[in-house]
Amino acid sequence: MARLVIVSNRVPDPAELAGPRAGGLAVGLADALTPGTLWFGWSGSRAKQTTSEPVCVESGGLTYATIDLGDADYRAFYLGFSNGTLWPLFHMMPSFTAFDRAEYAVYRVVNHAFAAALLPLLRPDDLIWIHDYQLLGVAAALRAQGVTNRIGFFLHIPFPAPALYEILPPAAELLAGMLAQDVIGFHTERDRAHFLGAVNAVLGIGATADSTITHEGHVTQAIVTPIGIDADAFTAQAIRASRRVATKRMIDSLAGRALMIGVDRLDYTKGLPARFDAYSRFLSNYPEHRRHISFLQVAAPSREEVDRYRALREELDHKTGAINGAYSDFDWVPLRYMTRTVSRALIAGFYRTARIGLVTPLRDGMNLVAKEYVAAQNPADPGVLVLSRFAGAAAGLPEALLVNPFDIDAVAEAINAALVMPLEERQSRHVALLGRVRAESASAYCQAFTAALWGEH
Ligand code: ADQ
Repeated sequence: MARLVIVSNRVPDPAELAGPRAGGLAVGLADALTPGTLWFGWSGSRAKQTTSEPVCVESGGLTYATIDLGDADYRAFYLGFSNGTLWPLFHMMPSFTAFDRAEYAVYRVVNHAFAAALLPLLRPDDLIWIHDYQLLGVAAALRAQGVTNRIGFFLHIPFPAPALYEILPPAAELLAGMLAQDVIGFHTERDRAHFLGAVNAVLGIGATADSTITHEGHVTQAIVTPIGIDADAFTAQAIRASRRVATKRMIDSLAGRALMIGVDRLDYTKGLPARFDAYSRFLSNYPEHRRHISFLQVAAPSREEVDRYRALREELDHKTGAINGAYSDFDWVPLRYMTRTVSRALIAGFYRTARIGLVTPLRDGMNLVAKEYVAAQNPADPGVLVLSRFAGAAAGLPEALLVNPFDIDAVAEAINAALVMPLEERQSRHVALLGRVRAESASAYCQAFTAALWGEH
């Protein structure tokens, strides 16, 4: 069988993969990480210059091959064009989007450096699977070096509406580069439609009824393969976690109050300021629930070198103070806000305890927290998922309470609806949601994508 080569911006440390903090891409790709697989990308370390010779480590039958990023490349490629331009624009937040021609030039150079470092490791029948917005140009760079292998690409973040995508000065070049791939995968139909619309608007190429595009004689297929989790493993983790001393301490501290939980990276796309405003509106509009609810927001710091992220942190500190100042009592604090990473193993127990999972990103590729919350529930007494319509997860979870996160009053109403929802309705929604989370799983994602990469779609 052909070898699978995974290419992603960050390659996880093999030691972390076995530990309780394992999350992100490694969880979604678990089924694809079979012995023999090669995983290539950035080590997460920085050097004076971007290194060209990958360091290879064997672990658990896999080979991890990594390069280090030079300091200047880290700033221009990673913080700059990837996270200052593509990230906000693809999340359809144009006013947060900056463009700097010099940073884009470095993005191109680093994408070529990834391709050049990977090239000597490739075998003729390898299947290459590239991940995410930092690496839009790697396939074209590999093709320029004569690579004819099947290459697939998966976009973990949304693809913006064509009218927004066109804002990007190198819109045409990036799309043409993406079309060097044989398969391009998205989480939702909406993302695929946006992509096909952009190809049409920017390059003037129409797609066939089965979403294939022919560009300079090369055929690319656009597919929809939503990422998921291993629901049964997560349920088991939640049950184990609920017996831990830390979870018991948390339950004791609630003193019988309902827990509402939010778990996110501290990122402006996750809609935390609006979420805090909605909670404040809820406390104001539904005084009967005051003292009977406790909202725990866990927010893992992220990209702290970027000004906008620092500003977000300050804004949330301020809002937390305002909410707790206005509503706290000497024996009740309405909002518990933690800015640190908590292990998935512990969070699973918190999800299981929580009567409401509040997942309200302004825009999100998928959002795995929504799926984890569903999998963690006790079917006999399940909590309610309040979910943003603009998370990719909403397309596959229609039995959640779907909200527009920009509508503060609507989110406040949904919190109230979740709190007063009768047990039978919670159970029937949960049965349906769990069925969907189990079906749209991590392994279904890997199988569907690799089948398409094999040419079996
Ligand atoms: P992310 O934006 O990182 O990923 P998400 O899918 O919500 O977002 O979370 C990934 C993992 O991180 C989950 O397993 C979650 O439990 C964990 N996590 C998040 N916040 C945490 C915290 N504060 N403490 C501990 N763990 C935390 C990108 C896209 C998403 C897409 C994924 C996968 O932005 O839309 O779902 O890739 O494709």
